[in-house]
Amino acid sequence: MPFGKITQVAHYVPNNIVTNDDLSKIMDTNDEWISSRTGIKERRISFEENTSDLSVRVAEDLLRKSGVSATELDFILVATMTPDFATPSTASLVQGRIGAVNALAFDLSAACSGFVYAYTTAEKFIQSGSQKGIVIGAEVLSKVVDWSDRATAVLFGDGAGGVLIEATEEKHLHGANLQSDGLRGLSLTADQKLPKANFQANREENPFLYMVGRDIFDFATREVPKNMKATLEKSGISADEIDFYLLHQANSRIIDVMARKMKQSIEKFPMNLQKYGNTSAATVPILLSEEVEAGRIKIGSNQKLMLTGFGGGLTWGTLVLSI
Ligand code: 4VN
Repeated sequence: MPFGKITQVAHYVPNNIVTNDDLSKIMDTNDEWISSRTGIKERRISFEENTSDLSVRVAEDLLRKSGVSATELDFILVATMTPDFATPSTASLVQGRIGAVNALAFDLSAACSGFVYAYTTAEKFIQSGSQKGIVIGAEVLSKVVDWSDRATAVLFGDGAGGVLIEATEEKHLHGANLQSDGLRGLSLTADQKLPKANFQANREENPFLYMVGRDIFDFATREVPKNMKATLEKSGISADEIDFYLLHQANSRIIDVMARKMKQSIEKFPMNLQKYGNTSAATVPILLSEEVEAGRIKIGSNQKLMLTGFGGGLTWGTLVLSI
């Protein structure tokens, strides 16, 4: 049976940088508060580019760096909670714009876990005969946050990352463990599409990104380490054998807690949230791409990686893979 393997990585962020000091001029906040509580120093904010534009940049870079042509792609998956449209999907827009005439395309909605959910889906396509495809996580969260709410606006940013996956004979994805708790889903909502349904009768209407920070923080520290350990168990790989833990970049304090709970040195947990804030589905693939660019992670080296996403849905999930 064929298995999927990451053969190239890429990322793209809008060039407009907004620092904490910039934000302190338009809302009642300051660098000290934001940095000490979240680790974030600045984020990228797109003016003219939407999620499909960021995704096209990533897709083109993947093809350029790998020498694979667009017509060889069998699938394009885009994980996003900020698609350009409800339809066409962001993935279809990318498929058309890069000329991937042989690729199926669809978006996957799993918020901050979107990339690990989409990668797991891609693995299934490879196992059932697809040869090559791309998986992208991309967001323009700046377009859905409430810029008058200092509790949420300072946390998020825009960006995109992705991977090229190709069929190979050896297993590279050793374990995947995806979870959801929809009963707690209303603690993180964004961009409601339809009028409130009955089950949301008590909910205050909020068209923007809305988050009960404490609940999400507690969920992340309680549920996610259990999921990470269960994935190691499934994979037959120990925590010590993992070279790098690439976690969703939402808050540096969360990452510190997780390193402690996994009994691993914080050195194994690269972070880039100081530069980009929380880009939801894009955090994990951007981090992977930057670590490859920096030479700490090497494609084809057989290093062991853990990729973990957690957030809206609620959803959470972990991949253990060799790269
Ligand atoms: C996972 C997490 C978060 C998140 C939750 C809360 C939070 C990030 C609340 C307290 C505040 C500092 C910021 Cl853990 C978000 C997502 C969604 O991607 C996923 N920051 N904070 C403080 O210290 O007062």
